[in-house]
Amino acid sequence: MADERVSAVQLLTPEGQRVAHPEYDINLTDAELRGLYRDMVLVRRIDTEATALQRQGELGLWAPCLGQEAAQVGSARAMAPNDFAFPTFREHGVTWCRGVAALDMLAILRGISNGGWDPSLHRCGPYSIVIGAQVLHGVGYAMGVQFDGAEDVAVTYFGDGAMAQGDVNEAFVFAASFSAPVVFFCQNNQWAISQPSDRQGNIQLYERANGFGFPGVQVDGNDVLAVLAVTKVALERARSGNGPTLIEAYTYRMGAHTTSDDPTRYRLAGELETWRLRDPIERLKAYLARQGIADRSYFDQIEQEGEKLAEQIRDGVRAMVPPKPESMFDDVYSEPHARIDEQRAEMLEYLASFEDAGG
Ligand SMILES: Cc1ncc(C[n+]2csc(CCOP(=O)(O)OP(=O)(O)O)c2C)c(N)n1
Ligand SMILES: [Mg+2]
Repeated sequence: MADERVSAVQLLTPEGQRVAHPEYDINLTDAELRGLYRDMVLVRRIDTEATALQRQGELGLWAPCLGQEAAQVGSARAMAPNDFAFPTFREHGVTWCRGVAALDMLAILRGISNGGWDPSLHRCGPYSIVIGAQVLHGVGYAMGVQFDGAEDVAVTYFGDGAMAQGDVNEAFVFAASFSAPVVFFCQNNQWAISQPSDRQGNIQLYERANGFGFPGVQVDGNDVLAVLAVTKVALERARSGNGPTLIEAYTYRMGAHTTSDDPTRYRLAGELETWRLRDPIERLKAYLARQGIADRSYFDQIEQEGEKLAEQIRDGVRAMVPPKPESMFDDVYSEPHARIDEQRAEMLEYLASFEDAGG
């Protein structure tokens, strides 16, 4: 890669050439390779559609994963069905791979659902907006797995900015102390809103794992094959009782931080152009085409599937029925609670005052 600070594991060059690595390899069937391509294209289509819907006023906010599809799909496809993912608000590729419906991802950002999906059904936690909180949840879950004597692994997702958060570092200490079956998956997308990741000090993020006493590895986060290979090794390590691994997926946030952000205020256009040449989807497409694993008609077919999915998302979002405002009080406590009852009644009275004014 162009940045000399980087020593990332790579199995596919930006031009789509397959390269060997002394420690990591992956052997996939043609159908599996096509599947990774399909995942990434559909995730990007969901992401661009959701971004457009926010612009049309249909969503309150959206955090695009544009450019991070390989990091998310590669790591999530490495997981076993019973493993458990703990995502941030940007992990639409992870939730997609865990079988979450696109509309459930959008429902949260339309403000009509508190969580979006059933975490135990999908083995995937809700989107965490509190930076780093889900990393503690993941380690706690992994310690629970250990107590149960099960073989599942927790994969916690977080960003380069979150690496500086207390919660994340505390989670590292607990995971190391208990040799918890967890994979720490850090997407270094170069930015924490407007703060560049190189402001974080003089060593690369994956090297911090040494200080906690577990291995750290840096992978080309725009190379879906390398991400899959590296995550599989980390999962196996955790599953066989050897504790956590920190994976730093070196990638790039090609879009804005969220739809509320304007990145042209703090970064140069040339940077985006450089990363466009490392696009995760284009490099796999080039490899599939060169190897004769997929052809034009396959790529067209996936594009059409994406258009159909986008149409379903548009129609589905507009048809969503908002819940009754008072339902926000329903799950605060598992049992009736006098203070909550009081607040519910107060809000209903307030809402009713508008009806009177209108009538
Ligand atoms: C505890 C906490 N502090 C601050 C914020 C505000 N905030 C939202 S996203 C973000 C930056 C996150 O950067 P990074 O971890 O690199 O993830 P990325 O957004 O790049 O995916 C911050 C500071 C928050 N949501 N939670
Ligand atoms: Mg970041």
